[in-house]
Amino acid sequence: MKTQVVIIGAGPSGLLLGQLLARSGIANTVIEQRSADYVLGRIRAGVLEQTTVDLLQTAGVAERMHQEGLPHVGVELCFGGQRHRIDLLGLTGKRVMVYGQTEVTRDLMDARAAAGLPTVYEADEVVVSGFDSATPSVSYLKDGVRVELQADFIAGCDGFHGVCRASVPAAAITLHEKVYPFGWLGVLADVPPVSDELIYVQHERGFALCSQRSKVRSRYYVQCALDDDVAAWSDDAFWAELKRRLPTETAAQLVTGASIEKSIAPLRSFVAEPLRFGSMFLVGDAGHIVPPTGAKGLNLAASDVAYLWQAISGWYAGSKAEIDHYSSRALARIWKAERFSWWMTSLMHKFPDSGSFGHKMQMAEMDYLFSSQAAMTVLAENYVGLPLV
Ligand code: FAS
Ligand code: PHB
Repeated sequence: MKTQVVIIGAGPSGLLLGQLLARSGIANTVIEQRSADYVLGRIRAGVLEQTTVDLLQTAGVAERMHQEGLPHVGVELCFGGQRHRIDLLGLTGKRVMVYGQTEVTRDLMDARAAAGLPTVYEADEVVVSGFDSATPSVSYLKDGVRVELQADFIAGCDGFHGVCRASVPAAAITLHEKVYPFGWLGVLADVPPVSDELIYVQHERGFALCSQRSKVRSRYYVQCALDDDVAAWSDDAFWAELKRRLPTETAAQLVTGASIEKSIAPLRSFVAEPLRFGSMFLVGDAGHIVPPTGAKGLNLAASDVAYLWQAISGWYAGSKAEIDHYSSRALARIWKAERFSWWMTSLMHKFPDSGSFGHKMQMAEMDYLFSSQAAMTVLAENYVGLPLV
């Protein structure tokens, strides 16, 4: 069988790319190793940049987001027990949209199913080959039968542990990585958020984040040890630790309840270069990872998708230029988001080896940040998302 584009992975990268290509009349097949329910069960990002909101609008999947999403015009940073607000809208003229990645994925899955676009879930042993030749192909096992698909292009939207990047010869790719000495323990609970806006907390016991999914569903995180075991954290233990890291009056307002999801995510900064290998392209987490402190992971995946959609559409329209620039164009935005995510993580977390001088630098950075309109503007313009160029 043959198609124009084979997309590996039905996460937000793969589904958004498939949706945009289909609306441009470009045939594509999505191949996913897990079930749709499993993909939807992964609780991840919560904050969308305006560029991501605009792209979902272009893809025709923004209706529910506009109905249920929460536009946010400010964010708070808390240090020394004091909450300080960054006026995102006043400083940049932009806002962010709080709408969970699960809902974005659900909207994309529903749109793909409604359009009857070919999607293979629970595909085993996916193999990509010939991407450095004129005959790229993808094969996979489905119900014990091996199926082969020829294509013009392969989009590696298969995340950090996917098969596409792993199929590139080591001599053809450069990997840049920083692993942080801690993780995030996250809890999702059907309780009202403690605040209207997100609160990022720097505390001597470690980082914490108060986020949300709606007016009745909250998402909270506390920094934990890299080797921490989520089974060792009862709900009560989590809520008690979160309260220790919040200012007294905020902790007193915290509504607690049973967790509906609880997990630990490791933190790393990672970039693969380049992102193109013949007719195969790496997109989203397949090509890069950021610590979630800057809320950039999902949004970087969306900008990669925008660039690749434009590049492939241009190729079929007879213009080869854009496809040759996909990697450099995407990497330019990726590295700026990597910098911001690394900076926010370095500022907000407790590092085991920072010592008293390192802690003093964090406090001085925070003190300067809230004494300078210019410094707050720098944070705000990165948080709402840099423009697509
Ligand atoms: P994904 O990993 O979402 O999707 C890849 C898909 O490919 C998966 O469905 C996988 O099953 C499939 N796949 C893998 N190998 C395959 C194979 N061999 N064959 C077929 N399919 C294959 N970002 C934020 O902005 N904020 C956050 O708070 C945040 N929290 C996160 C927590 C965790 C635990 C993780 C891992 C990431 C988090 N992220 C966060 C980042 C996350 O949101 C990603 O940026 C986003 O999922 C990227 O989407 P994709 O590139 O589609 O990758
Ligand atoms: C979330 O709501 O999951 C979230 C929000 C902001 C972040 C990270 C995670 O920086």
